[in-house]
Amino acid sequence: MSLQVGVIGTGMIGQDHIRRLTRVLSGAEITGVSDIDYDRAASAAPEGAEVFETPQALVRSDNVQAIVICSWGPAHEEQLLDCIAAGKPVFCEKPLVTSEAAALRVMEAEAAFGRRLVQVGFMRRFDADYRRLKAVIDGGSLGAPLMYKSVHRNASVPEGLYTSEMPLNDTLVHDADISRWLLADEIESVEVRVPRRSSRGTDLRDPVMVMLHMQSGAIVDVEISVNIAYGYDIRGEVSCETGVAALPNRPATVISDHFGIRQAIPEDWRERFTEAYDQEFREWLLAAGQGGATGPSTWDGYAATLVADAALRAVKSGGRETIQMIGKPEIYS
Ligand code: NAD
Ligand code: ISE
Repeated sequence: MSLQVGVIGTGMIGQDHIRRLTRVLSGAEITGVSDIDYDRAASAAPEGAEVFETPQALVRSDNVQAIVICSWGPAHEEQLLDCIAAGKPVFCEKPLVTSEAAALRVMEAEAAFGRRLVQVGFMRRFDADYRRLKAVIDGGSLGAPLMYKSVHRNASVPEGLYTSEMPLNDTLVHDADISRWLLADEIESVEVRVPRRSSRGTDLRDPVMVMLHMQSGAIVDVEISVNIAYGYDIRGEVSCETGVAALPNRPATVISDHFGIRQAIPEDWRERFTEAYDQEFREWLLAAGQGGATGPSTWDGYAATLVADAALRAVKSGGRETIQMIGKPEIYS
């Protein structure tokens, strides 16, 4: 039997996830949608899905067994708490929430419920290239990882959507999460360096260079450019004791013609990570069907939120900002 899924937030990624749940994957039926823009929800609703006036009504509906949250970050906390109160599995797009206090409230509610209900949308963990990179590191043939370089470039950002802080409190969370996961390490402190701004950037703090100091002593350097014009370019390179393992921008067909030798560059995250999102939802549907969650947890969302907070502090202080995590609740071990 299909899992009855309700989707909150029917903007860019909400529509993309509705497409994959209805047309790509099996095992789900979208029975409800909701958005503060009712008309947008109505036009995104697949046949047979009810359009709810509020996210709360969707969460409480008897026809919704599990929820996908694709609203804006600041709305996630309230919606997550509603899902947990209803005891329903929930997939929440990143960022989990937008402050440490909010992350702690969500974690407390889930821990009080007694088991995991929340999965966070850190889709890189489901990407075949990242999984191969992790397998090489974990295999140990290159020795211990010492440095990791994470490149995160977006062609452009939707006008009006980005505040000057978003490269640090919305975009960086992916690099923070993938660094913790790849290196199996925690982030201890954060530094930020802001070079000359791109003239394309209006009030954006863009590009930025972020240094993550890991508990093991390994160092991660992250380049974030959210307005780089030429395409979506995601790379990673791990330097270990006796070798280097790299994840180049997505390999594509090589075209040779009178312009030269060319490879197409993905336009945006939808193109680059299509299969990763598909796999993420395959695994979520299985876990949610059993009343739970898998992969990136509230704990991981909390860790990434602390990194974003520390990065924002580091911009102001110009120094190295430390991170203090609480003890890990039992349900995340
Ligand atoms: P968007 O602006 O296109 O869509 C957001 C939608 O949420 C809008 O339709 C808006 O009306 C709705 N919304 C806002 N507040 C709401 C509320 N309180 N209740 C109900 N609906 C509400 O943005 P998007 O690009 O689709 O991003 C949505 C979320 O997904 C963000 O958290 C973003 O960071 C995340 N995201 C993740 C990835 C990824 O690669 N994992 C990619 C893009 C976006
Ligand atoms: C977007 O919200 C995402 O999550 C994408 O994965 C990321 O690469 C992009 O920078 C964000 O804007």
